[in-house]
Amino acid sequence: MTSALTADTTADLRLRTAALLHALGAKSPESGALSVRTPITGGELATLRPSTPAEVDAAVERAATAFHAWRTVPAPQRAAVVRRLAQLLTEHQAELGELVTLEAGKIGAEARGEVQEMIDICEFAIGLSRQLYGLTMPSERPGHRLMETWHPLGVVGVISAFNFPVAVWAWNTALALVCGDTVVWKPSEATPLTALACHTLLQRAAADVGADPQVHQLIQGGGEIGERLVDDPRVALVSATGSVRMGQLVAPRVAARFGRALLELGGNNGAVVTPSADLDLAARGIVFAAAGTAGQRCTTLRRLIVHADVAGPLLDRVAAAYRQLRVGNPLEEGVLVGPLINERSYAGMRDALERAQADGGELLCGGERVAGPHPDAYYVRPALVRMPAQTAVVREETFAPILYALTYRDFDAAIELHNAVPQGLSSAIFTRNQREAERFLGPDGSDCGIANVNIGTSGAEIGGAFGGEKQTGGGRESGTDSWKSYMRRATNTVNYSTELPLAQGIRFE
Ligand code: UN1
Repeated sequence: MTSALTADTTADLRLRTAALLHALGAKSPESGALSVRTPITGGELATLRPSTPAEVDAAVERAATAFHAWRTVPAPQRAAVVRRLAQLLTEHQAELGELVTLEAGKIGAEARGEVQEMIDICEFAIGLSRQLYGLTMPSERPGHRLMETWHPLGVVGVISAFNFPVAVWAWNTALALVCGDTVVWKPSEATPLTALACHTLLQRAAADVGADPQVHQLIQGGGEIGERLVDDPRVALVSATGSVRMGQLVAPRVAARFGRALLELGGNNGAVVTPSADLDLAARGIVFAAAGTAGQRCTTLRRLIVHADVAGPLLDRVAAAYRQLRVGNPLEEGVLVGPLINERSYAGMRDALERAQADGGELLCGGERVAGPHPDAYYVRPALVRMPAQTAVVREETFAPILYALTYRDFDAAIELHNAVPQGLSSAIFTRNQREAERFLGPDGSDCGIANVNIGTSGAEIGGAFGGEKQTGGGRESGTDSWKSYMRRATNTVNYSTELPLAQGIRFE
């Protein structure tokens, strides 16, 4: 196993951060009580003044006011802002990517990929601006037209997580803006600087195309700031990404005021590997999905359900690949696994591994901390644990690189085991047997929002709808018809006759 821990000091990274913010056009944030740390060294990059409750109210007010005019701007014209944003993101892809690395600890390739995902959703939203289609259906009455039209919804509150600090914002914001909504964004407390950079780029995009920059508002801070946004009746839709626990707080509060919630919560993603699988391909897919982003994607592969006949050779391949993974400074080329976001995350990983071992789990490799010059940075080797059963710890989402391996003999039992967790985001099957593949994708197969064949659970493209069932929250973001969550639908009946026939044949004379 190799590792490459950084010799950079926090002071170096602080200077780098300031230079990147400057290059991205963002003013240095006002310092205050919010400490922004880099997981690379665990040191402080900056401090930031969190928004006050009055500032949250004022941001919502500005967004609500801007909505009045924005909703009547034709959608293809609204797309001009998104087109300009895509250009700015393309121009600044490397800088924004590096800022993501500094703040979230993601390796360079993945951080640049995240910015690419932003550009992709912008392109999708631009095309969508000419395709916000409604339906026309036959009326039962002569001389009548029946149709559905889609209209802007209002202010969208976006609450995003540290692990995709910029892409998930872009999924929501690009769609919301072309749909005629305005946005108030509360990013994760752990990643306020990338948020500041994105907000600055969007303000510039709006100014460059002559649109109202007030269509986007940024508020910063912790849970209480988020709660204020969630409870505000002027916020028509709350789109929240984060833990199941966060969703359990958000959903009932939004429902209590009859607002709309779009939830993208935890996953506990599994892959079934059948005897016919191409084991080399499966191992490659498994390693990226389980160890990539240091196990900190909502789509990370956490459970492997492998047929007993191929468990030995498959786990050998995965373990061999794990042993070669370079863990370390995500700024360095060739490093594949960066740090965990913070100490709490490391403690969660340790605790889960202890519980798994107490349940009879056998640690096949990894799981240990890689010590370096920075005691407040948490680098770990991805863990592979063979479990005798799907115990409570396996059914929970631990946001760290732990892959639990379970074996099966009967395909039906494998699917049952796969679905026997509370979460339902992403899933995969590795097989060359078409019957098994189709069954997995069918109505009695995987119960997740995403189900893949011969590819891992993570790294979805933006063109498909993204989200999941059960405790994942049921929301769908990004591709296909996810835009419908950001609009309100009206059914219209138009009478162009001289009569007034009533539906259902009712006579009222
Ligand atoms: C997330 O982890 O919240 O499918 C989003 C993926 C990415 C998005 C992940 N495109 O892994």
